[in-house]
Amino acid sequence: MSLSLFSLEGKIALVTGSGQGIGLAIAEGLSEAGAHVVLNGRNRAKLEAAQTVIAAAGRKVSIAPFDVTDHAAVEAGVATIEADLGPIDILINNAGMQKRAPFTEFPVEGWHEVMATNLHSVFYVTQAVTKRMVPRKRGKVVSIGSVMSELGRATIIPYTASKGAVKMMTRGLAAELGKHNIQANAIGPGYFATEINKALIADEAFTAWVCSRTPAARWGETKELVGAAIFLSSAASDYVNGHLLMVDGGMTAVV
Ligand code: GCO
Repeated sequence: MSLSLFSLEGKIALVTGSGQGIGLAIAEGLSEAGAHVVLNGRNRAKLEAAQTVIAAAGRKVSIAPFDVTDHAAVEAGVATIEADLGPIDILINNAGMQKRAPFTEFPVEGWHEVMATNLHSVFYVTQAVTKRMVPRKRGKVVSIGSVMSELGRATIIPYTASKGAVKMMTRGLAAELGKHNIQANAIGPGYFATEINKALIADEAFTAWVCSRTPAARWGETKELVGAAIFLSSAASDYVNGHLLMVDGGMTAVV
């Protein structure tokens, strides 16, 4: 009985920004748990390459190339997925980006780009998906926050603001959609070896700081986010709502 709570058999899961990195790792994990995963991103070639790998493992996978920062493209993309494949049961709001610069010099266009990718996209995609989930009286929304949903670090204020907003959107979604049996939660990654952190990983002093600041004393690996994603996408979390589940090696638990 207990393991079946984590099965995603028969579910359709849309994962935004899943052509690489955390999004792809989560998409692969959800597909291994039985979901039909729909890969999203702007780069069709990357999506097709990821689709080939997942399909080669005998799992159900489709692609939906649209720009999550374009409201009209999001509405059209979600409508097409539901028309072609069926109702979306699980939404993983993963698409995100990072820009680093001292606050007083941060370019205005950089602020808007980070907010569009990390926050406006969550509004656009979650609204397009949940307005279809409400009449069905079921759904899972899992947004990727960050340890920066709770903590600040110099040079990444736009990213931090966007991830704090993702946490609070999650709580608002729980408040409004819980009565429709839609659970909205978030995952807060700590420091993971991903594309957006390449420069940090290459910096010995920064890696030394990550290892000293994190009880696990190491960077996380993207596959270590999969368990939390399956949990929050499955029946195992039907009474979990509005929660930010940190997967951070313990960073936010300690000083
Ligand atoms: C940085 C990093 C962090 C991590 C991650 C933490 O510049 O400090 O990019 O923001 O990537 O987002 O959850």
